[in-house]
Amino acid sequence: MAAPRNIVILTGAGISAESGIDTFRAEGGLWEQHRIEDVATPEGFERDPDLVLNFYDMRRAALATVAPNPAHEALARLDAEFDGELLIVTQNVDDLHERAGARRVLHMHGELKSALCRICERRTPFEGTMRQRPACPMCESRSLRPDVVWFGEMPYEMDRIYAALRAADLFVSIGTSGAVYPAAGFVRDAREMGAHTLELNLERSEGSHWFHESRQGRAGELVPAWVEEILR
Ligand code: BJW
Repeated sequence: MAAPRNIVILTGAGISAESGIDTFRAEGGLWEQHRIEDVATPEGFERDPDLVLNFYDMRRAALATVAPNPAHEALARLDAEFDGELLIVTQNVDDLHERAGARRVLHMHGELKSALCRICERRTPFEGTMRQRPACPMCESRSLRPDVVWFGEMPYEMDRIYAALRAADLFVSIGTSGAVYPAAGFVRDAREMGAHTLELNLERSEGSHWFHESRQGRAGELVPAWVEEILR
């Protein structure tokens, strides 16, 4: 294809795997350790808030023990040096894209280091643990929940994402299984709207056949090589 001028990148848990963060659907991954219904649905939170707050408190604390890997660093370099339009849409709730230096990042499934107040519905930066029920800094009610998007909830900034997909001439999906919608449908949306589509993943994902091109391997190797091609 001609040199791209407008790139949308979708990242998933696979890009953070080499940093030591568990993916969801791998053998031994998060969904083998915890039931989705218990920790990633509003109903699970209603049933047992302590279990859910603990699950996210532990994952938030673990962020201090990990660091960005060469794939995050390569995307941060792309963000700094690519002078066309770029949007990194991540499904990840970690902060490794930002810690690598990327700025044009959108967290469609929320962030571990953010809290959502169930009373005033405002989002605030959050560090520490929620199991002691800290007060919301905006309305002071003790009703904070993790600011993450659970099954059945609407992901963040869908209008902005679809606008970016409409304008994209290249869509790149990195380290995601293609099992969760609406993110899994972005490749079809982008392709129908005229973008070239590329997958970089350890293995072929569920929606691999929708991509014009699919490369298999570790993100820490594939992503720096692809960024080099774009910036050449
Ligand atoms: C490597 C690697 C290395 C490993 N290098 N690669 C029936 C049909 C269609 C849709 C639905 C349906 N029934 C219900 C739905 C909707 C539902 C859904 O999709 N369900 C599916 C199970 C079918 N979706 C929702 O409810 C969403 N909301 C919604 O749809 O709202 C309505 C709406 C309508 C229209 C438009 C817009 C909205 C909300 C979904 C919320 C997902 N939440 C979670 C938890 C977030 C908080 C948390 O982190 O705990 O998000 S679930 C979990 O899955 C997390 C992830 O972001 C998400 C995706 O996972 P991901 O990133 O792909 O990880 P894995 O583990 O699956 O894959 C990792 C990949 O990396 C693998 O392929 C590896 O091979 C690879 N890899 N190491 C490169 N080193």
